[in-house]
Parts: sequence; C-alpha cells; structure tokens
Amino acid sequence: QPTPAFVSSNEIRTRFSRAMSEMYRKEVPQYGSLIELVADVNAQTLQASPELRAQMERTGELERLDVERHGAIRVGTPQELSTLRRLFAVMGMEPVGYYDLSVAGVPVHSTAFRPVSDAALLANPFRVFTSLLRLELIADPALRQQASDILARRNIFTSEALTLIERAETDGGLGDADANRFVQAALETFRWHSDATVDAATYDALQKAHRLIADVVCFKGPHINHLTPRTLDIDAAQDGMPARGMDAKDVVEGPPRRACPILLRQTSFKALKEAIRFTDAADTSNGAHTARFGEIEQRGVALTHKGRALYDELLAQVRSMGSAGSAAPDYTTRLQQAFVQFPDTHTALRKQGLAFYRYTLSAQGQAQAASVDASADLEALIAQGLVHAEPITYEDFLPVSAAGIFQSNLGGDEQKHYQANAAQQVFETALGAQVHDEIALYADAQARSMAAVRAALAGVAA
Ligand code: OOG
Ligand code: NI
Repeated sequence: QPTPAFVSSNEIRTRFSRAMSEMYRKEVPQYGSLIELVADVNAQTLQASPELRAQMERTGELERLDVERHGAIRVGTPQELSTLRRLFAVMGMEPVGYYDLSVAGVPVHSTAFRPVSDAALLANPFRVFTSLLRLELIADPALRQQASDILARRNIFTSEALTLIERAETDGGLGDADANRFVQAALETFRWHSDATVDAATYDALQKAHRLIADVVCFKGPHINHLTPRTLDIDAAQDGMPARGMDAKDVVEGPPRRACPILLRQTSFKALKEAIRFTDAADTSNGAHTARFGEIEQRGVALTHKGRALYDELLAQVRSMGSAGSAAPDYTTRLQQAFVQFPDTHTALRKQGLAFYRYTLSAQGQAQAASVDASADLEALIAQGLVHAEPITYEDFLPVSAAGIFQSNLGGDEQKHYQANAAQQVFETALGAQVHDEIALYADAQARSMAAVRAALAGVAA
C-alpha cells in the first residue's frame, strides 16, 4: 500500500489559525478593525525604517508577519487540558513555559502551545495561551463542588475532532481532506455560545467567587477570548485605536519603548458586553457576559536568565513606586526612567549576555571563510562584518503582563488575593506532559547557530 501523503503540521496550523481568525472576525467585528489598524501601522513602520525591513527580510520574519497572531483560552479540567495538548500536537504546537497567575489575583495557571523548531516558527508562529482553572482556589466548598460537577458534565470536543486526533496519532499525520475536517471540527471547541449552561443564580454565585470562574464554568466550551496580531509599533497602534472606535486599555504592558525592543509589549481594547441566555430564561434579555476582547503586541529580542532577572527587577521597582501615590511620576515616565539601566544597543545586550542572538556568516564571511580562523572570537568576527548577529524574537508571554490583560478585561475592579502558589508539577500532571523551558529553547537556537558558523568556517578552512 502506498503511504498516504500527509499535510505538514505547519500547514494544518496555518489553516487552523486562518479559520480561527475568520471566525473571531465574525464574532467580534472590532477584531477586524484591529487587524486593519495593525496592517496600516506595520506598512508605515516598514516604510519609515528600511533597516528594520532589511533585518526582518534577512531573518525571514517579514513573511510571517501578516499571519502572526496568538489567541487565549481557559479550560476547567485536567481532562480538557490534556486533550487540548493532543489537539494542538496535530498542528505542531507544544506546551512551552509555566505561568502562575494566582500571584496576580487570577485563579489559573497556564502554558502556551506553540511551535518550537526554528523552521516551524518561521512557517507560522501561531500560539495559544492556555489557562487551567484552579478550583481549589474557590473558598466555599459547596460552590467548589458545584463548579466541579458542572464541568464534569460537559464535553468540549466534537466526536469528529476526537476521532481525527486519534487518527493523526496512530497514522503519524493527516491527509488533505482529513486535515480540513480536523480544522473545522477543532474550531467548534473555540466557538462562542450565547447559551449559558447554568441558571442565572449559579452564574451570579460563580461570578462573585471570581469573574473568571463564571467565564470558564458556565459555557459549553472554552470560547477563544482574544486574538492578537503583531505590530511593529505598538505606540502608534495604541494611539490609532480611538479613531477606529476602540476603547483602548490605559497603559501598554511590558517594557517601555526602546531602540532595541525586548521581550513583549501588549495592549488591548476592552472586552465587549455580550448577551447570554441562562437555562432558566426565555431569552437573552437578562443576561450579559464580558470576556472577549482584542489585543495587539510588539515582540522584541528574547532575554537570557540574566536579562530576564534585570527586567523583572526593574519592572518590580516601577510597580512598587506606584504606591507612592499621586506625587509619583506617571507610569510611562517611571518605566522609562527605570529602564535607563537596561542597555539599549544590541552590541551591549550581546556582550553583557542579556539577550539571545542567531549568528550567520555574512556574504563577506562566506567569501573569506577559507582565510578566517574558525575559533576566532565571535564579537571580533561581527566587528569585521564577517558574521551577522540577529536578535532571536521572544515567542512567549509575561506573567505580569498577562495578569494585567486578564484584569483589564474581566470587568469590575475588585482585586482578589490568593496565596502565591506555583504548582508546575500539578499542572504538568493535568497536562499529561512536561512543558518546555522557554529559555532553554532560545539558548539552544543560539548555540546551534554558533555551531553552524564555526562549522562553516572550519569546513572551508580544513
Ligand atoms: C490570557 C491572558 C494572557 C497574554 O497575551 O498575555 C495573554 C487570558 O485572558 O485568558 O493572552
Ligand atoms: Ni494575549
């Protein structure tokens, strides 16, 4: 029997990400406006900065820019989480990183499903930030039990999706028609349902425990709660939101604007109020739910452990100054001031071991490879123009920013407090797998590129 031709997992991910984007555009029309705004800002930014365009062209990122986005969902049980892991695996997406958001008053812990290899990231870096509700953080035992019973009754996957996941696992892939069926079936899990699965009183009780708990427990499935395109100038995009009818969040999360962007900066437009029907209601006239929004992000270079520690320290400084009251300079100014301590040239970031880079031989380096000492100092080779060092893009998330995004979109201002209790092992048991260490992935990518440069120099010189 001839081996069936499988569609690559990269291609399935691209089809899925496109289908998800189309669905969300219909569900939340403002998301369409956001996509248009970001496309305009990106075109202007690339036109104004030929240097950025050239860099993105060299690294292959220019091509992925228009398809690039992330989404987020929240699930209720270990079973749901582990099946999602299998579903995302069909699209080449693996769990990366562990985020404990209980520290920030959100009763979940999370990971991001995303491609991990250099080639898969370039093909389409689609990511889904996925949170698991921590029912143990509901204080009232009766309510906790009720939430758990409600969750136990639902099945968030269609039988077709489950069949096709199994087929992909058994056969090692999916053919073209199956891949399309899989995309459609998988999409059902992320669809919005205006019919709640509970009566109004139950919704209210769960909403009081935490607005996020109601969002996870009271619906048929983990509706996609936002999709986020990547912008090259988040300040311009933020400024452009009101003119296009979007109610922008007050501050951009993450590091300040810099010459060399680091990590991730994010902002969003506030969640919409959507009509919902409770099981004891005839229509949607007495139900509304606020959870779904739009977000944009600007990505910069990934940081080493040392760089990340400096980032966390400076951010903590700025946030603690917030309590100084009205005399404190405004947040953006304080952020700018604190981050003066974070070097802002790629040469300094590299030399101080703060960020990760991908090394390649330049055209000149290739031409002169035969005469270059393969063990020469990399910085010296860069200075001579023989080696390029391109920033490795940060592909992950930031817990403090994520908490800010959660908070600004749940509506209401009450701030809950939970004990900080990272529980990565509990999370991994629920997931049925270990999460990748994101910093190790960047370190590997950098090391591989260095080894390739050395090999190219040695190979020709030998
Ligand atoms: C996820 C919030 C985190 C981000 O970009 O940091 C996130 C959620 O609201 O479910 O998407
Ligand atoms: Ni997000």
